[in-house]
Amino acid sequence: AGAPDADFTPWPPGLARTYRAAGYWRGEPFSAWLRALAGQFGPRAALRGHALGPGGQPGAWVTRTYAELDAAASGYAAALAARGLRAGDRVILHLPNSPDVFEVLLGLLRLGARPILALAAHRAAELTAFATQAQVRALITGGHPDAQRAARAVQAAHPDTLVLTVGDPDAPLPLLAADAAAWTEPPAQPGAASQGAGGVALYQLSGGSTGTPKLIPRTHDDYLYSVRASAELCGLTPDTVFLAALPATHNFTLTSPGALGTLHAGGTVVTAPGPTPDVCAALIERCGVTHVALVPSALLLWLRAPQFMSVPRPASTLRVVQVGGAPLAADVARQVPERLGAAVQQVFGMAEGLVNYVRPGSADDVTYGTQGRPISPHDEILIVDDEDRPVPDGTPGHLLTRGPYTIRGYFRAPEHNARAFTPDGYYRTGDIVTRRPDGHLSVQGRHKDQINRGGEKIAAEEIEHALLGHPRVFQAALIGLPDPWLGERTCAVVQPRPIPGLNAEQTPDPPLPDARALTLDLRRFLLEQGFAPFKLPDRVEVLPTLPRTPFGKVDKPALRARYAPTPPVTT
Ligand code: J2J
Repeated sequence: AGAPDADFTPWPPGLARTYRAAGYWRGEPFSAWLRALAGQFGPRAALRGHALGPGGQPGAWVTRTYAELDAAASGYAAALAARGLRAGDRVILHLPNSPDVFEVLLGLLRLGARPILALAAHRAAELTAFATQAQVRALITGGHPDAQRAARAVQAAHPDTLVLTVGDPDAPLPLLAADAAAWTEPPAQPGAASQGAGGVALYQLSGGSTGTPKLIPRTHDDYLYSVRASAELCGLTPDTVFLAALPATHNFTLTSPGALGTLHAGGTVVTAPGPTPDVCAALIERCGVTHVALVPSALLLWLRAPQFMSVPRPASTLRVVQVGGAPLAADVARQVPERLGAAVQQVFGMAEGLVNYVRPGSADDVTYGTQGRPISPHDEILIVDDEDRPVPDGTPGHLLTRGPYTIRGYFRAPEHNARAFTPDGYYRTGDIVTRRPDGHLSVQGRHKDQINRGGEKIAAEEIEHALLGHPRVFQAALIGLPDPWLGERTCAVVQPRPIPGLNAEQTPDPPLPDARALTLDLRRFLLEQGFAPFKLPDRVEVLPTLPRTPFGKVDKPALRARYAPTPPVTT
């Protein structure tokens, strides 16, 4: 049976048995998985990239073999244990892309500590919210001044939090891998290995639609299943060289099949600081990159970058460009083979679990026109109307899902869980999709109060709530507006507070604040609150009152219609 763990909602025992019998859940924790990889691929290159250096700047270029990665994981486990961390402790992992991220992550997993996979873009507001929800023991971060400032804010709110800095020997508490020999595996207990694998390995982050970010508990069994199955169906081999260009700990970059899938196949993970075309083109050439995962907004930059446009195109090693995280227009997808000399593979996934892939070699209408089908024959898909009644194939409906690697509940969020899951355990994805008779899904839209800004998810409520703290804001609504590059950008529509001292009867129409000035003001305000920069509104509009639906909710469709650019009239 799975480990009893009050902080995670288990699958029903019958289904858990089915998943084990099918060989999906193998009772193998990440630590043993890594040890086996080191045995199989020892001297091969596992990781390449610039190690994290002082000040959070890129340091020396390094190549780590599988044997070295395994040793580094032990060394970090030992170093963390020496700092007093224990199995089961929750730890925020907040590092920029680098080989170090994977070494520290696997070190935490070897120790049995449970990392919360923050994005490097997160700042004090997000990190403090994670620390508060999960009562973390430690925060592991880099030496970049922004990261250090955020860490100090976390410590101010939670003085017991240990802040450990990677890549910076002069930091107050540097985290350096100890000698691997300093790590001793805790004594094995009968049945403990499989129990351990049934328990929580790490916490992914929800894109969210509510005021507080939700933590997603993923077990060793379920997460490793999604990694293995993804690597297999994408055909990864020891010759795969995967470029981790999007944030390394995001579920897509990490597991679909991503960095962990590449390691599972014995391939090489190359880290890039970000998806900028010039840096990535150089890494592709230097390391012989074969696979990369991109969001559509990054792909658009690649398609227009001079580095990829030289004619004749230099023979490139790049074979597959995976695109996911946000809607990809079919005509953009079609440009990939000619412009980048690689196949395009659409991926529609979510940190809560379900991942859909277009299988390699699929017909053109599937490759360009759908977002694939689920990994597992045991992924259950329901597409329903507003009353949870199934709709016929081809009719758009709400996507509900459950299966061997989709969570049954968020971490300590009973009220939210009651809304986000059906009574029989289906996760309400918030996505509107259609299904073809052959099972392929196409994303049609969204039914969640979230903005997808170039693949980065913003929960409207989180920012609206923060804006209410500003002295000029009485009501606020955050909406997404179409944007040719990002897919969507954000617009905060603000109903201002009456100006103090102005008598509403004498001046029935007090002057509205200037939207342009307010934009700067609100962006600065949110930055000071410590929000990740991608959450700052791109635009601010001011209205004397926000439009309401008959139920009294802010009428966001009306706001979107009001501020969206009018399409040009075509005749
Ligand atoms: C349209 N919308 C998409 C797609 C995700 C692989 C790939 C992506 C994610 C991810 C992931 C989309 N077309 N191809 O975790 O393992 C939107 C949907 C979805 C939400 C999930 C993975 N691919 N989306 O993006 O947790 O709205 O995961 O519900 O960040 O992104 O966001 P996230």
